[in-house]
Amino acid sequence: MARALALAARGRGTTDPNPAVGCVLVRDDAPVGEGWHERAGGPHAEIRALDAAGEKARGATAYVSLEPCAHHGRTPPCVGALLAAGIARVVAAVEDPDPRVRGRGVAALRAGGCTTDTGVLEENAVVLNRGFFTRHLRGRPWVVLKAALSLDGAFTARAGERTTVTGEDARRDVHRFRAAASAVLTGAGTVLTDDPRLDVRFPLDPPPRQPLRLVWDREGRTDPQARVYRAPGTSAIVTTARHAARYAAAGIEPIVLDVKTGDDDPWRRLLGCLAERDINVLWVESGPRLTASCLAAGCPDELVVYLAPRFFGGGNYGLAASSTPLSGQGLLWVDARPVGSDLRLRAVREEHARWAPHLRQDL
Ligand code: AOF
Ligand code: ZN
Repeated sequence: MARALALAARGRGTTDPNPAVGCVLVRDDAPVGEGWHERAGGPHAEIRALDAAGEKARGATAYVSLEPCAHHGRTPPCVGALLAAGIARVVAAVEDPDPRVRGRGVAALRAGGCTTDTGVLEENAVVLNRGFFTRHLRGRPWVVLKAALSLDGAFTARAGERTTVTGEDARRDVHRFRAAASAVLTGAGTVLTDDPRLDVRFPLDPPPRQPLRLVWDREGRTDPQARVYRAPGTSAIVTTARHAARYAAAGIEPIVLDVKTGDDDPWRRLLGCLAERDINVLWVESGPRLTASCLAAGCPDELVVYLAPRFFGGGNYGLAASSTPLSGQGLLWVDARPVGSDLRLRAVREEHARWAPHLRQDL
C-alpha cells in the first residue's frame, strides 16, 4: 500500500478535481503491474495497473489507495475491469467519499466473488487527498491560509505598499503550493497594491494545470485589466450583484455573493459555492484584511507561514493591527523548517490532530 500511495502522489496537482490514486497488483508475493491516475478524464489507477500486468493479473491482489469506483463517470467503472481481469482480492486504503461510490465499489467486488479489505494506511490516503475528502464529506474545500511575515508580524514595511518580505526559495515554495491547489484566492487590496499574477510559474514552466484565480472584491475596486485577470488560466471575481455586470462585460466571470443579513457568513457561502464548482483545495494568499477575515471566520484548515529574518518596525501593519477579533486558538503546529533564508511554519486546526503526523511528511 505504501507503494500505491507513492505512485498516487505522482498525480498530485494534475488529477484535480479527481483524487490522486495509485494501484499495485501483486501475485505470489511479487508485483506484476502498477499504475496511477494522471488526470481527470484519463484512465484510473487500476486500469493502468491492469494494462501493465496483462494476463498476470489473474488471481492477483490489488492494493489501491482509494476504493475502486463502481460508477460510469468520465471513464467506465474500475470494479468491472478488476473482476473481468480475474483479480482475487482488493485491499483499499479508504472508502471513496464520492457519493457515486461510498462503499458501492467494495460491495460490487464482493458480489463478484472478490475478497476485500479496507482501512490500510487510511490516514495517509486521506491526507494525500484532503481537499477531495473535505469537499465530499463537508461540502467545502480544504482551506490553506498563507502568510509571509516579518519577525514583527508585518505583511509590509508600510501599509498599502508593496514590500518583498521573503526570499526567492520561499517564492518557489509558494508556487508549489499553488500548483497543488484547485483555486487561489486574494483580496482587492492586494490586487490594487501589488497587481500580482497569482498563476503558477514553478516548478514546471509551463505547468500542466493552472488553478482557478479568485479575487474577493465586493466593492468592485479592481481594474478588469489587472494582471490576475489576464494571466494564463481561468480567473473570476467574487463580488456582489451591483458590480457583476461590469466585470462580465470585461470578460471576467463574476461569482455573485450577496449577503443579505448580518449573520449570513460570506465565507461559508463562498466555500459552499466553490465546493459546488469541484474546488478541492483553496489557497488563500492575500494581505492583512482578507487574511484577518479568513481567520476571524475560522476558515483555515491549514496555515502556511513564512517568517523572514527581519524587522520592519515603525508600527505594526500585520495581523495584530486588524480590528477584527481573531480566533487564533485551536491551531496545532505540524512542521517548522528553513526554506532558503526564511522559516516555514505549518499548522492545522486542532480538529485535524489525527492527520498532523502525516501532514508533516506531505508536501
Ligand atoms: C478509482 N481509481 O484512479 C480514481 C478514482 O470521471 P471519472 O470516471 O474519472 O470518475 C471520477 C471519480 O472516480 C472520482 O470522483 C472518484 O470518486 C473516483 N476516482 N477511482 O477507482 C482512480 N481516480
Ligand atoms: Zn475507477
